[in-house]
Amino acid sequence: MLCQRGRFVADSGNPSQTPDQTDQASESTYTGSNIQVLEGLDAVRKRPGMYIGSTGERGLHHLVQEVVDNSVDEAMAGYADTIDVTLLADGAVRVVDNGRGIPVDIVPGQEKPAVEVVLTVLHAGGKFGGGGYAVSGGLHGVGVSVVNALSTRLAVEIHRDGHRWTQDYKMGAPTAALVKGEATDRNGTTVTFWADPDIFETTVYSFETLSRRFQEMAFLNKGLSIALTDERPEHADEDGKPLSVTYKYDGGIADFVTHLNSRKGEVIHPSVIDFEAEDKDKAISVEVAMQWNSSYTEGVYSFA
Ligand code: 0RA
Repeated sequence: MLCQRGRFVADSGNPSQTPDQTDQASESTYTGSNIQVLEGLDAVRKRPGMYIGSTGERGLHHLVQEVVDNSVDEAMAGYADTIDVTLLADGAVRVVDNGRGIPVDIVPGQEKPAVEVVLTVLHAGGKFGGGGYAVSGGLHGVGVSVVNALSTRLAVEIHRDGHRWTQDYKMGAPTAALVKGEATDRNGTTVTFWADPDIFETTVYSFETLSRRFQEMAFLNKGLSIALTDERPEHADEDGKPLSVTYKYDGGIADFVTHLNSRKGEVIHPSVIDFEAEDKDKAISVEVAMQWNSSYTEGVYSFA
């Protein structure tokens, strides 16, 4: 039997953020907020483990998860259906989605585009609807500003409001203002980041670790396409072609049960039993999928 509990959207706050910092982020003047940004990002670089759990391989992979979680949130909100993740030849990770794009309008009181606030203020995502991520592992949802702070460079590209918008950051701080580029009829967000080798013990990503996680996310988000492409030359196949996988399951967790049972001998009945329920605010949702097989061991998977 397999059971999914919907992702709860609750903002539990950041335990390492003092009330002081929270107040400054929402109330300060332009100069004040700049100081707050530097303090916030400095805290992340001083104690990265507090924000991403570790500076080992696990912490490194958390960065990717953090960025992808933002795109998955956009998909869960019904605005995106495709996420493409690429491991670039120079060690960067690029995450592209076809959602609404991070807002670019000026935030009153901060006098900066929303995208800059999202990328430079600790846990700012929630203020713009992108935060309060529901999570299974517990360490995600710290915000993409943490990824920014722990990267030597981060580039954001947004297609929104009829234009392409770009901005670059170095160790979490913008190197220039947001640039409004050519006209476009597309929508979406592209985040490319270079994890800081002075922070992480390794900056080499595992295709296996990432693809396993993306497959699970695709099972849990019916219809969402998640692709992973490895453009690192040393990981190319015999013909020099990049390794690439795409996960998309229109049946959601029912497809997950089919996938599990495909490795478990014979099924007792041909179709998967699948049902779901939701409260009227869609705050809590439950989905159950099950199928008996001829093996003796029962498998129960539950995703919160
Ligand atoms: C807040 C508000 C809106 C979009 C997003 C966040 C957003 C964030 C990310 C991060 C990666 N991809 C994303 N896509 C969207 C939209 C607000 C609106 O249009 O009304």
